[in-house]
Amino acid sequence: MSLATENTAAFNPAASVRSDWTREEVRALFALPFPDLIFQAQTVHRANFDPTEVQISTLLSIKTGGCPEDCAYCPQAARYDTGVKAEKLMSLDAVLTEARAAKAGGASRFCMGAAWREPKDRDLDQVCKMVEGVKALGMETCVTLGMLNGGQAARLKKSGLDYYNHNLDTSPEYYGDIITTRTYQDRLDTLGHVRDAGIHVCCGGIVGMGEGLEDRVGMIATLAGLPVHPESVPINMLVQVEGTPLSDVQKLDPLDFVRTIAVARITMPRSMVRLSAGREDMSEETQALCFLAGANSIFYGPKLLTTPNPERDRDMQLIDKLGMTQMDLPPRD
Ligand code: SAM
Ligand code: DTB
Ligand code: SF4
Repeated sequence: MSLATENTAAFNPAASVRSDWTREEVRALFALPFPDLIFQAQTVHRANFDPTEVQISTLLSIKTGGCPEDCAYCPQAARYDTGVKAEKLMSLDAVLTEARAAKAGGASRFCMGAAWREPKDRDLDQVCKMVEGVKALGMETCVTLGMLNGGQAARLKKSGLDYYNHNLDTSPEYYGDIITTRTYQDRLDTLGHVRDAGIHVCCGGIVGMGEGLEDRVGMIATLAGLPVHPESVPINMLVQVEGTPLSDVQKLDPLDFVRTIAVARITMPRSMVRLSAGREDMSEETQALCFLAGANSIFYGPKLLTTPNPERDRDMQLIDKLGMTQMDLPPRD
């Protein structure tokens, strides 16, 4: 019997959502021959989603730079000389102007990011007003503001927030090589507060940070081991920014990025898997493979937070060329 037959015989795409994935199982998925991995990912994707649909969100950095944390990948950390200027929190009006433009551009969700370790209460009041304003435009809302306590998560929920983005970034083992100013457990605690407040969780990580295969296994196993899977799982390819400690790290083979997407899709079958940062330097072919591997959302618009993303026209042409269409709203809502 060929390997392919063995692998597919044991595989049940209709299996229920599981939070008991072992590292061995996740490792075995990464080790599958590429055609078998993509076949499984496609099958799971088609059992849960329309594979021709892609959800699009637009990002805005509402508070840029000057961050006290030491995340080795991040152009916004004050301690690295990256040329990103520290700015104050944007005004409500300016944010709503950007949100209107994002809506006119076709985005269904507006994601606001702040370069904070955690929000101060005064700043959170302001962000809650932004969430209310963006919701009133008829868009879904997402914010990423750093660590939260339970009270802060409850306040955001009250303002109507739909999603909170907080990434695990990598495996528990590699984490200490990337960030020392907060722990993995701090991140899990924040995710717990967001979940308890009834806000949808957006949580994923970054690959191409010099991690090993076992770290990609550990990251996906941790995400898929959460008691409730994140509704949205962003998989970022590191954007290498001059001045950060990771600016010269060895680039990851794009096929290993595709594999990470596929394993996320298989282990978290009902989650939206987002092909996130790194598309600016990705070929159309790699992006197409990511969609085949089960990615069904992207960030849309010429800027991520501080770094470039493909121009809108280019993305629309690609979506069109692939015969795909934009998902109006994610199916769970
Ligand atoms: N300060 C908040 C925090 O860290 O939670 C929110 C903003 S932070 C920029 C959001 C996420 O962006 C990070 O967790 C990281 O996963 C991602 N990110 C930052 N810089 C990146 C880079 N150069 N390449 C890829 N992803 C990056
Ligand atoms: C996520 O996982 N990726 C986005 C969003 N969540 C906030 C951010 C990517 C940032 C890339 C580097 C930059 O533009 O500063
Ligand atoms: Fe600060 Fe967030 Fe960047 Fe880390 S990822 S340095 S917390 S802005």
